Amino acid sequence: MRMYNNPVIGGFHRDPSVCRVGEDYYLVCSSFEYFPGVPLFHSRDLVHWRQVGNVLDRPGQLELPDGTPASGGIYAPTIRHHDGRFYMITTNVSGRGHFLVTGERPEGPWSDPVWIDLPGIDPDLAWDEDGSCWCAVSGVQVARIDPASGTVLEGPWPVWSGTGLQHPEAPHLYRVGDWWYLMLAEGGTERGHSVSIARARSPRGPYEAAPANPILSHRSTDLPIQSTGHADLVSAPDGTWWMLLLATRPRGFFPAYHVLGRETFLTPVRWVDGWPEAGPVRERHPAPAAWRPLDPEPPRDDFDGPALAPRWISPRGRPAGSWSLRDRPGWLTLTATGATLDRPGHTFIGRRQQHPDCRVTARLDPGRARAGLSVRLDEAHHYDLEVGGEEVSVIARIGPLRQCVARHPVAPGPLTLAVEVRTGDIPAPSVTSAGDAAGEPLGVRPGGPDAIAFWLDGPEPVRLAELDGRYLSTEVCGGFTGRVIGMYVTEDSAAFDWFDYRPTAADPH
Ligand code: 6LW
Repeated sequence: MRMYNNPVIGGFHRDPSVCRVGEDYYLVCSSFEYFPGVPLFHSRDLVHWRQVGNVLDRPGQLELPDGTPASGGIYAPTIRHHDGRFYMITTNVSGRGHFLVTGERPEGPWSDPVWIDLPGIDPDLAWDEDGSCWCAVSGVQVARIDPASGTVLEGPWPVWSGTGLQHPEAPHLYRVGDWWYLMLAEGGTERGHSVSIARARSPRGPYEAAPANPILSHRSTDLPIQSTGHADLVSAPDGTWWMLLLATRPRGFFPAYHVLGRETFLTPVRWVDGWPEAGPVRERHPAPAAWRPLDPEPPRDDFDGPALAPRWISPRGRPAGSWSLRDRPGWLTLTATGATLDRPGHTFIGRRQQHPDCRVTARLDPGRARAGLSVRLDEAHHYDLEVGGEEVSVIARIGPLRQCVARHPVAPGPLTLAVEVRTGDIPAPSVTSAGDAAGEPLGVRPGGPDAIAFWLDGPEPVRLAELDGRYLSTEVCGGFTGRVIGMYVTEDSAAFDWFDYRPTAADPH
């Protein structure tokens, strides 16, 4: 029996929403303060996904001023297809609230925003047989809207608030047979996260709750996958039903830490007496009938194309003049827009860390700049491998603390930097250990999720430092994103010849 591995989209791809058009599936996720926003994926089997673009790829669609807080910006999206058009609705919580954009092709172009004056977050769209368009938002409240103008025609009304757990959110309406099903997340996005469902004869209600709610939860379990929730349902061409949802893969001991953010998982759905049920979500499941693997993406980006690949993201924007693929063909030239990674407004282009064990190498010509690689969660939590002033250094920023933990002289000219994240051989904390006082001030302590090592690569690699990954975890940093590893410059201009990201352990997905 063919099996698939979870997550189906690793790294911080939170709040997944999916729709199917014929045999093609399209999926979007939250993107918060990162630009471009709302990554869009395509699959033909729900297991193998390829990012084909970003729905919000121009400032007119996505205003993220420097004041946008980490994990602000774009919260949960919903993608739907109706009458030959794609619709994506979401919320800019640091801007004007709910808006939708439409497009004939998922790859774009997508329209300018149509703003919708409704409360809450996590907007959803569904259409009735008579063409009425319904919008559900957290709470859950439902309204009838005109999607062309954004006008609220009826409502909003509160229709169902789940089974009484906190934070009823992530609503999705589905027309199945004679019923309208309303599925939501409740319990909060941490370990209590749950999926519940109710149904009614009309989107307006009244809704009756499923007898088996929550239909999915990992709360109070020691399953390796946790925080399961914020789900969307989709039917396959063969009539089977599937659920895409967010979850985490915590590692370490007391507490466990998750560093990749909320990732996208897939789990089968079974209908029991007219109600969908799902879970528990496993690391491996029997696969859907369709099996359409994709060619693996090349691990190395040589920056020799006409545009940046859609995986590359930047906090709050990517001002013209801060980057170029033309100044030095075959190189990505970055120009400083801010003098520090510790405040918004700096030049950074990175990609999500998608695997627990991975290695990044990048070829940098620093010139007279101050530039390098950074593993970041936000401006207050990042580890940097920085070249400047004929030396390479490793800098740790953890909350209010900033420390240079290693320095090494380098000759002028291009060099290769390396960052390696490993989860292996990090011992569990022992109550009798003398702690790690004997270790380096920021050395790897027992019980963490992983270790992040920094190298000057080359014929004789120089290992500069290895830092504890727990301080770049959501448990320490808070927020809704996950690690992003990327290139930056904080003085002058520097050029990157290539950037190589590859998993280094059997994290088979
Ligand atoms: C999302 C909401 C949530 O809109 O977090 O914890 C928000 N729950 O469903 C950002 O992911």
